[in-house]
Amino acid sequence: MLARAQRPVSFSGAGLSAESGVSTFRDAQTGMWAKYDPVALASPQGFAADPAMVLEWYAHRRRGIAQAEPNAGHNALAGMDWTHITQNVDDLLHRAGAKRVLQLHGSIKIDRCHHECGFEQDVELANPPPMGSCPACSAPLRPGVVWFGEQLPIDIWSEAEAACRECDVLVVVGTSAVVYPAAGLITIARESGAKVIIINTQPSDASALADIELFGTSGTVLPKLLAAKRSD
Ligand code: BJW
Repeated sequence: MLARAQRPVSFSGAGLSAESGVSTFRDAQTGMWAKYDPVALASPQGFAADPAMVLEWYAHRRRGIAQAEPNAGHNALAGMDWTHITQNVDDLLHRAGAKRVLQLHGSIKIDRCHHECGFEQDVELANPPPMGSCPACSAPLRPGVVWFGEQLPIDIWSEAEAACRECDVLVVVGTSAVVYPAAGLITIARESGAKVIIINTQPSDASALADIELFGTSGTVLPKLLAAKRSD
């Protein structure tokens, strides 16, 4: 199926970066939400209530991502000249060499103005900045990620939606597929005629949409699966 595909696209979630040591969100025991309250840390309400705590959590994650390396799954995907849609805010697909990466939930590598005046700046992941304010409008600066209740970046969303309407195979990797509107891309691709291949260590909310579901880690399954594509 993949060898015949003309316009394959990937759609990934936290499971893709798990083997690099970056925690997922919802895995029992190891997922971040097993230890932390998602609404307290990843919502505008949580940021308003305790900005220092939220920024400390992001500083901790930023330092972890700085130390992480792309794994075999990132490398296998990056070797494909596809559009790679990801919910991940880390930069591991970029560091693996992927050219077209659409980050639906933003990037942890930037800070931006919380009042959306348009100001944003790169941050050094290994040395995260302390709490700061926007030099343009004095509003608080915050990580350039999408929190619960916030809209996804409209241009990235439009590109991702178009890619899913036009693809003939969607390779879905390491996502629980519970967060919307991102998870809805799988339905969009399927309803537009694409075949759906899912790679996950366990069933997910997207299982019912799969034409093929491969159980295993992305770091082991992707290199084998995509070797077939590379040699076609
Ligand atoms: C492996 C593996 C290995 C492990 N190999 N696999 C419709 C229905 C219901 C609710 C909603 C809806 N529409 C909107 C909502 C509300 C909400 C939502 O979806 N809530 C649900 C949780 C119920 N959505 C929103 O709020 C979104 N905004 C929005 O809709 O705005 C509307 C609006 C309209 C008009 C005006 C204003 C607003 C925004 C969602 C933002 C999500 N943000 C987060 C945090 C990002 C920042 C940060 O990182 O700090 O994004 S939450 C978190 O979940 C993160 C992820 O990108 C996202 C998805 O998680 P993911 O990647 O799937 O990870 P996990 O942990 O869930 O799953 C990992 C998977 O990997 C598992 O399946 C494992 O088995 C697997 N795995 N190791 C392969 N080695």
